[in-house]
Amino acid sequence: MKILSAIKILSGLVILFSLASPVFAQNRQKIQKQFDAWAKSDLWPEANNRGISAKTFNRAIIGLELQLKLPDLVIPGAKLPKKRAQSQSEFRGPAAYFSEGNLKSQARTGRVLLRKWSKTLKKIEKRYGVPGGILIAIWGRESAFGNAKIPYSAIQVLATKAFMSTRKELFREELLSALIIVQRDRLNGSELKGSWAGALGQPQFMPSSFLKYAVDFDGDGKKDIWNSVPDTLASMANYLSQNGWSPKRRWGFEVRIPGHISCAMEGPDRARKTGEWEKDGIRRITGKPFPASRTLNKTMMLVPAGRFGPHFIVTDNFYVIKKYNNSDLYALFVGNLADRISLGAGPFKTSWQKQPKMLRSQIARMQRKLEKQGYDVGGADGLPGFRTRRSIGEWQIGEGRKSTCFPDLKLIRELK
Ligand SMILES: [Ca+2]
Repeated sequence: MKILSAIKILSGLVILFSLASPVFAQNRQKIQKQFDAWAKSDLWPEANNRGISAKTFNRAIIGLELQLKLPDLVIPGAKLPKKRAQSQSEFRGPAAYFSEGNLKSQARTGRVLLRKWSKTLKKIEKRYGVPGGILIAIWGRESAFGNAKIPYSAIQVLATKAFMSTRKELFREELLSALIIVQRDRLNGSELKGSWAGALGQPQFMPSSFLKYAVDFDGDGKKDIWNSVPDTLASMANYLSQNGWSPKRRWGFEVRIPGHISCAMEGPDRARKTGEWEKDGIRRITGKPFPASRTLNKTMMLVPAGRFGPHFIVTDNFYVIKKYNNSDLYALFVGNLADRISLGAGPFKTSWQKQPKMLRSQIARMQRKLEKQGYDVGGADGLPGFRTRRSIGEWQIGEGRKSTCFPDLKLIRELK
């Protein structure tokens, strides 16, 4: 799921284009022939082993027309392209992610839907322990509350990617799962609609997640995450519940971290009790106390923009949201949107400071430099995840500086 979530976060944003499409167009017939041969000799034996019938397979795969306009395709048999240089790709900071206009409008729609589906949501919370606000927020984020167009045939997308993409193995697994769905749920292959990455329906589940988590909540006998709102919301709740959601627990709190406390104490592997954070002087930004609950024995510091933005103390539930989509900003967005929908909350009290433009290649270079000095940056990928942020903080402290726990142009110059 983890690798796919990176695709998922982009699925709503990416404009489809294909660099190599003229090449594919010239070779369409040849590629199509190769696909048919591959489907029969390579894919079919494995599908058959997994219990997929010849009838299902032939109907869904044989004669299938490839979708050659997808990104990340390679000519079959050709060498994988070298990883595209990231030198020109800009690092988009948190400020861009939290558009206030977008959040406000989603919260407005979300509150209407929370009322409209309140009976269903109560039943869902009773069964799975996940509150309505969180579900409505994820629904909004994944498919604009079911309004986003989900235009592709998932089988067509997944078959194309399993045959000729840069990550064939991953998509092959998902294709086999999709065929099991078609067979088991008696859906016609063409009805299995997904995104350009093969994520299905309103919750944007990859097929393997559909098999694990989709439920029929309205009782019509179908797990219909395309058309049924109760099935959609309950399937998301089941996903979160099975991934460890704790009922009656917030996702987290915006806090103020005093200057003398190091921002390098963040991370899911550095949990403490809320009482310990409080002892150090960390307070909720509202001035209210943390809920006095034994469930808050394990809370984590989170500073997605280091000292250049709001600070948080989060619970395990924050990391359960991240299992839906592996990004701190995604989980924060969902948490804040849920609070706006069900608690009448507004934007974070501390704003995200806009930073001068940084390139991912510059950040990656800084990460490699830190790695050379023995710091764990979680991989030099040009993205400042929590391991990179706290390594920056620790490096700064080691140099006798004030820790900011976030890259900036000056730091990039100094860590060349
Ligand atoms: Ca149903």
